[in-house]
Amino acid sequence: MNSTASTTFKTAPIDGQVPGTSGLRKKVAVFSEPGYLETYTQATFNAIEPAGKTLVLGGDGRYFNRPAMATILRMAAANQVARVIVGQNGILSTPAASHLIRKRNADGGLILSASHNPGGPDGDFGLKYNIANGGPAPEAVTDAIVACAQDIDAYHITDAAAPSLSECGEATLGNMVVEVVDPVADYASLMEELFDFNAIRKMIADGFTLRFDAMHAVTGPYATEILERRLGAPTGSVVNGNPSEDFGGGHPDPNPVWAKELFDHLHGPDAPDFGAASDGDGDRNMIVGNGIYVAPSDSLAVLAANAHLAPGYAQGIAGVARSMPTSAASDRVAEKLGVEAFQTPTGWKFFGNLLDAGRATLCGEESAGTGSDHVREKDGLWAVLLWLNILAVRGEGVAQILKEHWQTYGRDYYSRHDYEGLDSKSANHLMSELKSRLSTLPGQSAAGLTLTGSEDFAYTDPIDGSLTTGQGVILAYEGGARAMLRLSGTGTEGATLRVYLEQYVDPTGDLTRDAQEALSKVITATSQFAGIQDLLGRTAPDVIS
Ligand code: VG1
Ligand code: CO
Repeated sequence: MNSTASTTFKTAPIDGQVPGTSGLRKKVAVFSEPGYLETYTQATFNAIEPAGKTLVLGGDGRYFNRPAMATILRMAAANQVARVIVGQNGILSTPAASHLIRKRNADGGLILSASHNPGGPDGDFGLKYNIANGGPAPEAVTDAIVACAQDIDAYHITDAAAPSLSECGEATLGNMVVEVVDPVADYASLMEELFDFNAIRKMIADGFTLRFDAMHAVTGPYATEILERRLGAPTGSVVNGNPSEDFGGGHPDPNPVWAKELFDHLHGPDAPDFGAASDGDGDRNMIVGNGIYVAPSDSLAVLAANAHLAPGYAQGIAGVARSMPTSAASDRVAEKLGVEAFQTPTGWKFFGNLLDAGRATLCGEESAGTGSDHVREKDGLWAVLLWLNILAVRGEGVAQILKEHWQTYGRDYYSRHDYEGLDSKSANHLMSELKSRLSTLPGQSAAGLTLTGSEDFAYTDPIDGSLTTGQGVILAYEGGARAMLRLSGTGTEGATLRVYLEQYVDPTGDLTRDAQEALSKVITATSQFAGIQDLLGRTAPDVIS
């Protein structure tokens, strides 16, 4: 057997192979069934025709990344890929992978992650294809992958073993070059270009304190290099910084529920000035000031209003895009700046065209995702650094900045209620039932609130004209309240109903209420209109963020 020999095997039928909000996510047990990963990988290759191309490969280090990466490398070689650029030990955060694709002019990349979903043998695994702009594949490409997955009977794999990924340098596998690179270096340099590291370094040297919780996930090495080594934060400012295959048994989702330890620390007697956390693959962020949590929708708005204080955005921003369930706070900033505001469906792939066309500079989602045109993914550490840059230039604390923001623009009280582990049939029934009643709802009242509008959100991409329908229900109430309902596309067990709730209060109103209390009417009215208790038998959400 020579090193270029490869074998063709019959594919396994793969069930429910439709990629959701963010690639294909399944339990490890499913992905590791014989032929499953191989079938999906071959379907992806059939859709993208990778012969002669350069691909980036990396993952968040979760369980099953290592064997999966070896399989994908062997399959890439058998499918005539010319070069694979892979992070050392298979590690690349999602934003670092996006940057590498762009920097190296690669044709695309494969990211092995299930993001914030738990890892380990009983946890989740995921595979996502990103295109040459560095962003998640748009629907035309994922549709092609799905079509190929349904019409596939063989996969190809090189007989030779995949090379070790433990040292940087080049190796060959068949005719393919495997180039192992430092996962942090290029990304850290990009951050130095965008932000005023001297100003942040000085602020830290002058006594500003911070804690970054990497949640045992991929950002540990990135945060340690950037925050501790390059910006001089004391050793130990990065906590849970050693990535582990099961994320220390935790749930690497940076929100007040799953990053409770950090949240509590920032609300306790020894609170530092600034706290932040990131998720499994490094694209999400949570920002907490001393004694104050910054809701992701507010974070996007504050960043948009202050981005010009960072060197990378000194020219100002072209526009701000947010996903439909994200609060309207950033729209208010865009209006004041005189720049465009966009409302897209959930999922970062919908920002790609706006970023490529230079129509949007900053983008964000309520689910703790913020980013800009520097890459084509959301970027957790980028958001942390932009916040630090703003704090350093303004010389004010997080609480002060947030309060001043509300005094200028008003406050969009906001919360997301998740109903998890639902039976898929009941969850789908609730949504279709609600959609069938949409036209009858305006004018009706519940909990003292009257509905003024209702729609099943559809989006026409302003750049390529593509239409995406059925992206969730919007209920608009009198007095500036909104509720949005949609089913999660990233779960691997049953269904999750997400109910997003929002109430605007102008600058003359009470800006310091508890969010749940400020939202109580819209919460009650929405659950009545949607029939949550009747159709799901639930009286309270499982997770409130
Ligand atoms: C969730 C979030 C969505 C995000 C997606 C991927 O999707 O709500 O805003 O884009 O996860 O994020 P869903 O369909 O479960 O609501 V990540 O950090 O998990 O790649
Ligand atoms: Co993520």
